[in-house]
This record gives sequence, structure tokens and C-alpha cells, in this order.
Amino acid sequence: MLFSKYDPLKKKQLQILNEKGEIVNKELEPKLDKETLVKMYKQAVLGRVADIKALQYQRQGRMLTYAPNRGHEAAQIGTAAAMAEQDWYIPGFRDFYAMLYRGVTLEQIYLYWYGNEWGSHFDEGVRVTPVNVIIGSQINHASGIAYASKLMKKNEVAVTAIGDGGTSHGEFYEGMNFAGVFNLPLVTLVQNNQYAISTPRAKATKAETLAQKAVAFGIPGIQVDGNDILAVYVAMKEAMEHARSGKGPVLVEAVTYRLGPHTTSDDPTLYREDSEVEIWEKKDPMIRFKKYMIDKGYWTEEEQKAYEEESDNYVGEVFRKVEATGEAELLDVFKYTYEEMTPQLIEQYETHKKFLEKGGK
Ligand SMILES: Cc1ncc(C[n+]2csc(CCOP(=O)(O)OP(=O)(O)O)c2C)c(N)n1
Repeated sequence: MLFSKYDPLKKKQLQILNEKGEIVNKELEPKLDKETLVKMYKQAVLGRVADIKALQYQRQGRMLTYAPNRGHEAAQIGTAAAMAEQDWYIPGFRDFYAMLYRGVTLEQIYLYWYGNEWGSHFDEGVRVTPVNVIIGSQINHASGIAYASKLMKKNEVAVTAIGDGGTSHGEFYEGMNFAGVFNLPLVTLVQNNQYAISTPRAKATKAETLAQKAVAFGIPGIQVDGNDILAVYVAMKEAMEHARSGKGPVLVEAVTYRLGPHTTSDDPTLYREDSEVEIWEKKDPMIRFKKYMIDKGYWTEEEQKAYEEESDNYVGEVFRKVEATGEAELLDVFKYTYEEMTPQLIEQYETHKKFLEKGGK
């Protein structure tokens, strides 16, 4: 029902909570209890604090690199909160908040960006795969997981995310098409943050929306206000129900904005105007989410202040722990690429071992 009402070809976009924090679509407001909303909100606040601090650590030369997520809180947490416990999250490189919500620890996420691959070794039972930096590859991994879930009748939905630029890559089309043909339980979130590094969305595709790319796969697609956590949640809930009931995949486009740089190697002032950033700062997903929580009586300014302080201290503590772990072992690169080393990897491992034994670095 939601998908036919919000047809991306008719330029419809789902919004429930507008940028002033007002409910503009009362009948679709999700009936989330206080505990869930507070959990979502606190994860978003902690995530933002940790995101800002990661950028600072990198600038101080203490973190290898980082891909900031500020502005993506609603898109990612709205998605993660709509998932069932048994579902899988297959992330790209800008999915920090969703990973955190799904049980990856802050220490693991920081370790990864610190440059230590042990940060991709998640706890038992955490259904999140390691970060995929190769654009589009996560769609095929997710399709594969969804295929396995279907064959094994496991009732697990595979949820993955990709950027606007990523939807012009071949692997996006291959993975989505495969999932469509085989009616797989896959839900793909497009985080349309307007840029693929310096390439604006309009230069990456002639399609007016990214949600309408669903038409080519014969599956539902919906565009939502990606800064509105309620809209993302509602669309995702429906998408996951659709996928879980055997009707096949869904494509959800969350229209948002990357408020920070692409990564720590990027200078966005070279390709976008400050005035554009200012417009989007006003649409910040956290401003309206906070107002919604306060209006509902679920949160106060005092709690905000205390929780920000608590998060700041916690993040600092976690990072100090990460800094104390030092570097990963070079030989681990060969050992853990596959469950067992292939003959080629064994050869490379032995060569490098000898090299290190002779004092090589
Ligand atoms: C296959 C591949 N080609 C190129 C790159 C280099 N690269 C890293 S991020 C990026 C842009 C991605 O833009 P988008 O998909 O819109 O996601 P965003 O970074 O905005 O979240 C590119 C080209 C890569 N990681 N993988």
C-alpha cells in the first residue's frame, strides 16, 4: 500500500516529521514505545559524538582515516531499528551508526578506522558483515546472503546500504537484478547524500530519483525524507515485511546530505558552497528528532547535556584503549582473508615471514 501511494515515478516522497519537528503525516506516525525511541535517540547521540571525535582524532594524526557519517543518523538508525534480531546488515563504508545499533562495538569500529583489521572481527551472534569499501560489492554479498536465507528457509532479511554514486555501479544492478529474479529477502537502502566525493548526484545519473531504479528490477521502490527518522523507519518496516513474506526485494532511497567531508582526505569547500551546507544544517536529522522526543515527554534538555557528556567520556575512554592496542600483525593479512589459506596465500605468507625474519618492515 505504502509503495503504490508513494510512487517515485510520480515524484512522491514520504515525510512524517518535517524539519521543524512537526508531525505532517499523522496516520503514518509509527507507534513506537518510549523504550525503543529512547534507545534509537541515545544511539544517535552517541553515534554523532563518536563521529565528530573520530574526525578530530584523525586530524590530530591519531587515526588512520575516517569516513564521516554526520547527517546520516536518521537514514541509518531508522533502518537498523526496523530490522528483526535475526536479520543481517551488510554495510558499505558509511554505515557506522547502523553497525553500532546492530551490535558492533565502538571499539571495533574505531579499531578498523585506526587501521587494525581486528576491528572487522565482530562478536559471536552479531549479524553484521565487515565494511565493504569496494563500491557496490555489498549488494552482491547481500543478495548472496538473502539467497542462502531463502534456500535454507531461515526467515532472515539481508539489509544493505549504498551511496547515490554507488547506484551507477555495475554491481548494484547485478545484485539487485539477481535478488529481483529470485524473489530474495533483500532490502537495499540508498543513502542519497547528494555527492559521490566531488561528483554531484545530477552528474552521476539522469534518473530523477534513485528509488525509480527499482522499476528496472520489477520491484517496489520508495523515496523518503532521509533526515526524518520516522519516515525511514516506516518505509523500512514495510520493506522488510515485504521481503520477509517472500515477495522479493525493495529499494528505499533516503534523501539526505553528508554534512562533513567525504573522508578525511577530502576538502568539500572545493566543490560545494557554504550556503548549500547551511541549508542542510537546518534540516539536520538530530534537530527534529530531539524536538520530537522532548515534545513527547521522553527526553529533556538536562538529559541531553548529561548524556552528551557521558558519551564524550565514554568515546574518549574507548579511543584510548584502541590507541593502546598498537598495530595489527602483517602476517594476519594472509591468515584471515579466507577461513583457510589458499596455496597462493601460503606461498605469500611464507615469503613475507622470511622477509620479516630478516628484519624487513
Ligand atoms: C569500485 C570502486 N571504485 C571507486 C572507489 C573509490 N571511491 C570511494 S568512495 C567513492 C564515492 C562514493 O560515493 P557514493 O556511492 O555516493 O557514497 P558516499 O561516499 O557519498 O557515501 C569512490 C568513487 C571505490 N571505493 N570502489
